[in-house]
Amino acid sequence: MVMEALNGGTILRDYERDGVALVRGFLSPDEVGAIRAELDRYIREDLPDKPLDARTLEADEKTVRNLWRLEQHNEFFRELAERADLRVLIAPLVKGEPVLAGVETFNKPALIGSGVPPHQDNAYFCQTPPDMLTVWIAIDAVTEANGPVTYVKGSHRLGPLPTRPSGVRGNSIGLAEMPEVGEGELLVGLLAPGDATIHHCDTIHYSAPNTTEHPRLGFLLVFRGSHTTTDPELKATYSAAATATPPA
Ligand SMILES: O=C(O)CCC(=O)C(=O)O
Repeated sequence: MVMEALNGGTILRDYERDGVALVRGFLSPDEVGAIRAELDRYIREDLPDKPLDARTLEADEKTVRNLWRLEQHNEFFRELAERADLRVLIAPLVKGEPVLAGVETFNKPALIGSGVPPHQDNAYFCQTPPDMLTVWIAIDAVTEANGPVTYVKGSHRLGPLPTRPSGVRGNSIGLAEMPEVGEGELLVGLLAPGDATIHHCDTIHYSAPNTTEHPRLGFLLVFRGSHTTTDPELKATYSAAATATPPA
């Protein structure tokens, strides 16, 4: 990781102000290559023997939409997520000692990659206080055309908004209503491989389907502060939605 070269002060400022920070060159080309190779190997060799909640498939019932719980299923990814330099960067953002909560992918494969409805992650994570975030790392180039993640800047300050089950496999709970937002309030995550965004768990975000011939693989690391706990009310709402469209 080239994280020593990153400006932690700028990242913290952008994250606190906008609920999302854009970080160019978060990983080196070699690191991106190693992650891609291990994901390919894992899908080919290990995934068939993992429980069903280790992945969500696209509508063709065979192409991977998401990998879940990689920190439980794969040592390479667990060790990567637990690196000391990463924890130093994350600690001020989660306002405490970082705890790894998940390692995941959003593969958005070429031509059939499905969309992600507008949502706040804390509708899934259910943590209080909401000191939880996601590092979204581009493994493929993310362009306007292949379904970039779009974030509503400042929406982390709105707190938890009303939700409804979305019926989308892999993203079972969405916003009941998308608030009116101007284009200037959006950050579109157009990324080169190795670039990343870091978003707060109350920041509204979404992505369109991928109808291009270019896959858009995102590799995600999720952290919370060790002081957060599960909010029973948020959890009950989430469980009802996840039961309708398992596994998430
Ligand atoms: O990768 C995507 O399209 C959506 C990602 C997402 O929902 C997230 O990072 O929480």
